[in-house]
Amino acid sequence: APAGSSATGGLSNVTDAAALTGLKTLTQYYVVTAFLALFIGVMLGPLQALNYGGVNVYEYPLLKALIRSYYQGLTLHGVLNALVFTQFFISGWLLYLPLRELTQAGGARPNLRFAWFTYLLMTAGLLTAAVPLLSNDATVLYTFYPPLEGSPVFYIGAGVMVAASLLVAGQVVWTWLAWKRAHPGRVTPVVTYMSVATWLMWAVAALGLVVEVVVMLIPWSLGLTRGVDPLLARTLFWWTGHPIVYFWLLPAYVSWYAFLPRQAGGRMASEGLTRLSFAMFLVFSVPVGLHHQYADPNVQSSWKVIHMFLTFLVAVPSLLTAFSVAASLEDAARARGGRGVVGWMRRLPWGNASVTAQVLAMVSFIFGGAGGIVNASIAFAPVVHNTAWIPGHFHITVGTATTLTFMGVAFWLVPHLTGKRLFAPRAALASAWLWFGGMMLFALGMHWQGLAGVPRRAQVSASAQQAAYDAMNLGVPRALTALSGVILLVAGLTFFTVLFRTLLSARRDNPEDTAIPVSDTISPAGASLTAATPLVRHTEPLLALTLLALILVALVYGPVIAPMLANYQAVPGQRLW
Ligand code: HAS
Ligand code: HEM
Ligand code: CU
Repeated sequence: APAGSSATGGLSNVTDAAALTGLKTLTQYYVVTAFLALFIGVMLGPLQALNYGGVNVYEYPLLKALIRSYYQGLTLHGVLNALVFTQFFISGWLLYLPLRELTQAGGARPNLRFAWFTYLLMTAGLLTAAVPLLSNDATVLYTFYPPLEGSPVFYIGAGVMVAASLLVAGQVVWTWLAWKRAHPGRVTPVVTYMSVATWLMWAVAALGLVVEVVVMLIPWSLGLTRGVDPLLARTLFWWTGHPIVYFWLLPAYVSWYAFLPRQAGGRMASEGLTRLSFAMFLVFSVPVGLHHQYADPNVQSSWKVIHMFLTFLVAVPSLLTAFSVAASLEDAARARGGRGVVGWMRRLPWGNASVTAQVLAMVSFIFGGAGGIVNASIAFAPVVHNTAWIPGHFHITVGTATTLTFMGVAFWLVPHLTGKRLFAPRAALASAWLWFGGMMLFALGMHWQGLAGVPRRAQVSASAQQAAYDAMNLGVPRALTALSGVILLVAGLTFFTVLFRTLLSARRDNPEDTAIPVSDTISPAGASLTAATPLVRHTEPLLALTLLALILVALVYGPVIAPMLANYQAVPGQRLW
């Protein structure tokens, strides 16, 4: 039976049950904060899509009263969607799941005070950073590359947010280690395994950004140093900036591996393979950042090529995932009477909004992933770098694979956390299709414009640019992009109506509406390490794998960063807005 389906989550121990109820409330705070950020972020997106359709709405007085410029809007859009929404959702999701699983397995209990402290710290960081963002004092885009110089308040707020996420990581790892001590020789339960691996990866990944913000950007924006070295700052940024995309992706994979199969009526394919894929992400996610810097001068080409090959390597666990989750969906569809080589797909529960959203998110990721391989190829990169192709790529990765999965998860998670029933399931289903359709059109329009040479981060619809943009004769992709913005606006409004009406409805506490869909496994790992397969045994020591990741990062970043330190260029800041 799915654990967690009764009020006590199947626990006999009253204290544990109370701790889990408290944890549910906290998780609700994380999730709701996340979606509030996404709501504002998503409302700005269609304006940008109109820009890439040649329609300039930024001169309308009403809009001018709210945002000062295209770039202030774009900064808010990138920060709220890609940084705030993701981080809050993931901190709730990957805190709740492992702590719940470990508490139910016995021998570990969440420290709720610490967990609340972390949430409040993260929210304080967010509110701090929001002040300069809203007052147009930090219009530096979500990558905040120097020498663009924002208010120090922005860097401090962002730094506090990241620090808070590391505390979540610490709490999960700590609780896992306590559980390990209480159960020597036991295999870590699989959802906890995936969560701990993700958090440890994030801890290694975050080092670059922490150093950039604490050592370089904060002192500089406070006027304590003369300038900063843009190349070194970018290198530290992408140390974190590439793996952050796996910090956004892996929580979606947790759902695809562990919950979606049961929701669809099937089973996880192989626990060993699931672990292997997460172990590979832990080791190979970070040492690849130079694939964002192929165009940067003063970095040796040989290191760029090494990072390229490592990028291809880190695509392997995603390919493993593609086959695993396809197998579990096929298992589900055949159990429901599906037949044929591809005909089985029709038997997936397409009437279920949560399943449909996630399967569509996966489909978008086939294209998003393929585009990523193109970006990473040093021979193709100059064609697509800094063009509209790139936003095309990442709206079907973070904007759909991640976001649509989290939306689909919210369709069962919010009822699970609140005891409320999903409002208007058919509208929820419609929002998933609209989001998917809108984003696929958006991606088509933007990839196409990018290949034609339209730059990203450009107000191409502004009067000064308009003539050159018109002369490119891109009527079709421009129309597709503008149309996609309208579809996405409808998708977003539908989704948020469902979400907010669900949250505002009365509690029903019907356990059948609110169970966690934990999947069975076709080939499980078993409980005992000594009886487990070599694959399970070798992927279990996550701390040793983290050490391996650190060594690899030192090897491929040391020789890149050392010359930058030796030849530090202090460049003064600029405000271009
Ligand atoms: Fe990327 C730029 C390369 C994955 C996000 N990426 C970005 C930026 C973002 C982003 C936000 O090498 C812009 C940064 C900026 O502002 O400058 N990316 C890759 C590669 C991968 C990749 C090689 N990206 C992601 C993910 C993201 C993300 C994931 C967010 C969540 N990306 C790049 C590069 C750049 C870049 C360059 C810099 C470009 C430039 O020039 O500036 C790989 O990890 C992708 C591997 C994925 C696959 C796909 C596996 C498919 C699966 C689905 C299976 C579906 C099924 C459905 C089974 C190989 C798992 C079955 C369906 C039924 C109906 C049954
Ligand atoms: C940038 C549209 C949702 C993350 C952009 C751009 C457009 C756009 C046109 C490119 C702007 C430029 O390069 O000048 C939309 C629309 C959305 C949407 C229509 C849906 C309503 C999302 C979501 C996410 C996201 C859900 C992430 C969770 C980003 C990021 C940027 C961006 C990180 C880059 C900002 C930068 O270059 O600094 N969006 N977006 N967007 N979007 Fe979206
Ligand atoms: Cu990357």
